[in-house]
Amino acid sequence: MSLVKFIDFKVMGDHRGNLISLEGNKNIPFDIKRVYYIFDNIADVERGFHAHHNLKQVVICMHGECTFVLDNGITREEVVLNSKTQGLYIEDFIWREMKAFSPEAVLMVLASEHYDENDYIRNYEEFKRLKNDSSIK
Ligand code: T46
Repeated sequence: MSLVKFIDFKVMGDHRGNLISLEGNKNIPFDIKRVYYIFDNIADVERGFHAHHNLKQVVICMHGECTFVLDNGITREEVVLNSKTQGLYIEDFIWREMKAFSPEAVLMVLASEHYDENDYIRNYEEFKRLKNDSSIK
């Protein structure tokens, strides 16, 4: 099964333009506890390089584009985000890297948990070790 899971949002358009509504436990598959956004990226910068123990997120590219690398310790997939009508759903224990930001790129991220630095796995070998540990899903 692909690591890349997109949620297509319903666009409520009329003669004035478009509107998309995001609701926790409705079109977003968790309670939304946090929203953050990433913008003004420096050229050629790469971000991420971590996984989470317990965090689900939906990433929406509100403007411009960027590339996400998703890795479950076995397979690695790349996907370009460039649509405000789709969200990339990233579940627990997925390694993510972000690159190729266009200068005007804005990413909005909806998160299932509050910010917790202890939830981050920042070492790739440690991530793979934890993934292979049968005591963890
Ligand atoms: C993820 C990708 C898509 C906070 O204080 N609160 C927050 O909610 C977040 C997300 C970050 N921070 C602080 C921690 C760092 O000092 O902001 C700084 C930059 O965060 P970080 O280096 O983690 O940013 P990215 O772009 O590498 O990763 C972020 C999220 O942390 C991560 O969960 O999946 O965006």
